[in-house]
Amino acid sequence: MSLLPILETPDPLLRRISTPVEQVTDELRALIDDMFETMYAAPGIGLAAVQVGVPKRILVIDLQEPEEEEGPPVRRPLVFINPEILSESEELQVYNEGCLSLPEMYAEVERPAKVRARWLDRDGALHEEDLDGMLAICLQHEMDHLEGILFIDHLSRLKRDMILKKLAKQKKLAA
Ligand code: GNR
Ligand code: NI
Repeated sequence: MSLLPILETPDPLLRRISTPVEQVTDELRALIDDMFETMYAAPGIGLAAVQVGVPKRILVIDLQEPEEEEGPPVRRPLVFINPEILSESEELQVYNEGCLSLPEMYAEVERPAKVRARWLDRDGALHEEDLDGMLAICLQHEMDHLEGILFIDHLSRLKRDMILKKLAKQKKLAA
């Protein structure tokens, strides 16, 4: 297993459209393991393969929500290969989103509250389920990455430019 570097805006690879996975191989499963390791270390609740420089339609998600008030979060690793949204609710939900490719930037994004999705898991088995809550938010955020879309693209130009300016300033300070 290895930690992979996470690409950050304005890396042009983040704007690439990811290509479908033709066959779920051991090589892909090794990439998926590295994606989980990278996501947990970040820490984050989701990661698209393109964020680690591999423009294939692969996502990993683990909401890491605590089961009870006490104790460590229970790990529920989910793998989505070639995910598709079959339908979405008219009802929307707003969440203050962040992204590992735009570190420390947050903004409220409105998305369908519920989606019906279809995907392959790490064994190549087909799933079709209705998803809501944080899982629906995270899946839609990750699926945007597959199209080269970032959460800031859902904002007004003013808000997007404010975030990009802040990021550039942050990078300059770090350099
Ligand atoms: O870790 C993450 N948190 C998050 C919070 C709200 C909405 C979406 C996300 S996904 C993000 C990790 C990431 O950038 N995935 O692409
Ligand atoms: Ni993201």
